[in-house]
Order: sequence, then C-alpha cells, then structure tokens
Amino acid sequence: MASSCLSKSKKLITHSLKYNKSFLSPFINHTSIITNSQLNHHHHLIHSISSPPLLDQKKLATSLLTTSSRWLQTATSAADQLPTEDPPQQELDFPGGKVKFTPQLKFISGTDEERAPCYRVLNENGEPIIDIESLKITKELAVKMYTDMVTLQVMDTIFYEAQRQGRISFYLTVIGEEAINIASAAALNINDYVFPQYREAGVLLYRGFTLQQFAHQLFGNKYDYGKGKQMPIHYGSNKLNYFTVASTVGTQVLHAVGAAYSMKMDKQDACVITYFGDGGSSTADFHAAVNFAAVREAPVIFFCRNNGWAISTPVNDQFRSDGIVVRGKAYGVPSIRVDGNDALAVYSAVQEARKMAIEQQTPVLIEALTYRAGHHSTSDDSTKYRSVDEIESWRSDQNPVKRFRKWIETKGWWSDKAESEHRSNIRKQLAQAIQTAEREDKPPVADLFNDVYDVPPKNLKQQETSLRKTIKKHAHEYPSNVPV
Ligand SMILES: Cc1ncc(C[n+]2csc(CCOP(=O)(O)OP(=O)(O)O)c2C)c(N)n1
Ligand SMILES: [Mg+2]
Repeated sequence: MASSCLSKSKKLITHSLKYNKSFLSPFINHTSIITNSQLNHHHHLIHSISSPPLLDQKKLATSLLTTSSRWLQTATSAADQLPTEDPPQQELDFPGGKVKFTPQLKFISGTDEERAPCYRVLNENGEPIIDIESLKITKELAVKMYTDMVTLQVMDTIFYEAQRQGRISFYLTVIGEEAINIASAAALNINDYVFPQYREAGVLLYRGFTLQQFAHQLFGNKYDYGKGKQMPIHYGSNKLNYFTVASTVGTQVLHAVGAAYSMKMDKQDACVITYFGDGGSSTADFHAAVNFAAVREAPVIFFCRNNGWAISTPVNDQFRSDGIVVRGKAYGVPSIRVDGNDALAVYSAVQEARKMAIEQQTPVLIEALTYRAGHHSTSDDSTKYRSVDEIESWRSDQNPVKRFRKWIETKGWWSDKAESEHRSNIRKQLAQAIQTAEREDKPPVADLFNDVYDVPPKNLKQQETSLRKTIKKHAHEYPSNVPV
C-alpha cells in the first residue's frame, strides 16, 4: 500500500513539476492527516518551483522526491488514506459561466431517452386538452383564421389546376401546412417582418395580399411586384413587410437575423420571423444564422416547418438529432416543439415567442411537426418515393383544417352553410383573378434589365442590345403582350 502511495505521490509531484503548483494543491488538501510542519515544508518546496529561473529544475525535482518519500515512509498510515476516490468538485471560471470539473470520463449522450414533447392544444377531434379560455380567442379571430385556411386550400387547388392546364409555368402548394401558415400569421403584428421560404403563402394571405395580387405574380404580368423576373410563387410585398420569397434554400434565415439585429439597434417594438423547412435547417446558413442571433440577442423567431421531407429526402437522411428543436439549446436559444397541425398550438406558441423576442430581446426557435401533404411542387410526383397510404393517413387523420373546423363548430361559430358559401365565393373570385391576370400585358423588355444595378454594367447593356436585335429579326414570333 505504502509503495503504491509512494508511486502515486511521485507521479503527482513529477506532474506538478512539469506543469505548475496548482496541480499539487488538491493532493495536499486531501492529505489532511499530514502535520502542519510537513505541509509547510511541502509548500516551501512548491513555492520554490514557481521561481524556476533561480533553481535547477532537476535538482529541485530530486529534492522534492526525496523529501516526499521520506515523510511518506514515516507516515504509512497517513499515506493509506491518500485519495483513491474522486476529489471534491472544483470549478473553472470560464467565459459563459463556471464549469464544474469531473473525474468521470463520460461523454454527453447524442440522444435523449425520450424525444422532446410536442405542445398541443386541440386533439385530433378538435377537443381542447387544456383550459383554452386563457388564449382569449375571439369569434372574429377564429373565423378569420378558419376562412383564411379554407381560402388557402381553394387557392392551392385552383392555381395547381391552372398550372396543369399550362396557363402558368409552375406552382407549389401549402396543403397540410395551412395551420402553420395562418395561425402563425395571426399571432404576429403587421410591423413584424417576415422572411419566408416558399411554402408560406398563407402568411401573406392573412396579411391582406389579395387573390388578384397572387394571380398577377403567378402570371408574371406588369402588376407583379417582381416585374416577371422570378418564377411563379416568388411573392413579396413591401407594404405588408413580407420579403420576397427566397427559394435558394436557407438564405432567408441569415437575412432575417440581419434585419432583426437592425430592429434591435433601432429599438423597434417589433420582431422578425423567418420560416424554413427541415431541409432549410440542414443548410450551413441555418447554423450560422441561429448562432449569430444568439450571440447578438436579435429579436427573431426561427420557425421551422418540419414536414418530414425535403423534396424526396426524408428527415432520417438529413439528421440524427431529435429533430430541430434540440438545436436551440446547443446555440443557447429558447426553443419549443409544437403540433403544426393544431392551429391553436401554433397560435399560442408564436404569440409567446413574439413576446419573448421583443421583451427579452432574444431569438426563439419553434419546430412545428407537420407533413407535406402535397407533392413538393408541380415538378414533382411524390408517389415515386413515398407511399400513397402514408400521404392519405396524414391528409385524413391529421388534417389541420378539419381539426380547427371541429372546434369552431363546437363553439357555434361555423356551419355547413357558411362553409359552402365561403368556398364558392372564393372559387368565383379566383376564376376572375386568373382571367384578369392572364389578360394583362407582361412587363416591358426594359424591366428585365433594371432594378439590380444603379448604373447597368457593360455586359448587361450588351445583352439588352442583343435581345432587341433578335426581337426585331424575329418580330413575327415575338409575343404581342410583351411591350418592347
Ligand atoms: C441552396 C439550394 N439547394 C437546393 C435547392 C433545391 N431545393 C429546392 S426546395 C428543396 C427542399 C427544401 O426542403 P424543406 O426546406 O424541407 O422545405 P419543404 O419543401 O419541405 O417545405 C431543395 C433541396 C435550392 N432551391 N436551393
Ligand atoms: Mg420539408
């Protein structure tokens, strides 16, 4: 026992010589049985070690070892009591807070035993599972939310058909994510800026973008705010504080943080919300954005629509973590997982997140679990990579619109009659909007080259000249509704 203690002692002392005296201090603290004079002697030696320029390190080591072995030999029983257990915890005062030391070689697990829970208010039958009165949902608000969800559904059906008929080149539906769109919009203030991905047309609808404005953008006519420069579904509105859709996946998340930081500097009583899919959360931009927002304490809500798929890539092929919600903690951002097919859960979570973002000047992360119930876009056939049964079960069992309707019907705020009137009214408005948008002229050729540079560069001017020459040469093939 004594010899093992001696070798332990040698090891510690040699270690201390190599590094510094602080490593030896805990050793001394534990040998409380050692007499004071022994300790003083020891301290003296340690003290000398901290003045290396005056002493030969080798001599010092030898002297220390000799002294130590001497008193260890005469205090075998004391040595028996040298620490074999963990020393008491010490803390390292490190930037960000104190860190406790541990002698345990233990890795933090990459997975929790249980997945993060999902906040919900209404069950599948539209029945509240909590006391709903505190949410203070008025009839007016509930009906506006519901009717906008239905409008969004009808809009998706009709524009999707218009693409299939060849009248517009592309379309992308929100089907399955109506609650996320409308309920999150309802919880925001119009002064809050929105940085969307592309599956959030309902947020714009809720803010007051008209069916005609949607149609103008889809047809890329002269009333499209993007002047026909972008593909259909790239909506945007200055007036409604809705930044133009960024379909370059993930980029809007960074833009949102920059905007939120500027709002913070201007001390605005508002926040930013940015939407992105699970695929968006797999981009490098997402990580850079959340980290930057955390460090700068930017008032931004990161709203992730985890709908299970990034085109044909399922979430299992994107990440091994428990979804996106757990990443908030890694970046020091409060986060919550919500049932994205429960309008009241989405509404109350965003309302609370907005309050936190503004009052506490902090980013907040929300992960809404949902399912992309439609194809990715009109360029996709999702039955090639997922089963029809899977799609159907989500469409019927977890339908967010049906669920919310059940609740407002129970409240006596909605009826079959109101439903059919609303649907037919929206269908008529859409038919009209499509006809009007289709008839309008396209933006003039000049618009193709402006808006990006203050002074157009040489190559752009050359391209314009070349295009105009081609148009002249093939005038008979040039469409009559695009002014030259
Ligand atoms: C930077 C970039 N990479 C790839 C694409 C091609 N792309 C378009 S949508 C998409 C999937 C995005 O999935 P997700 O973020 O989950 O949104 P969802 O379509 O499911 O709503 C991909 C990979 C792109 N537009 N931009
Ligand atoms: Mg997705």
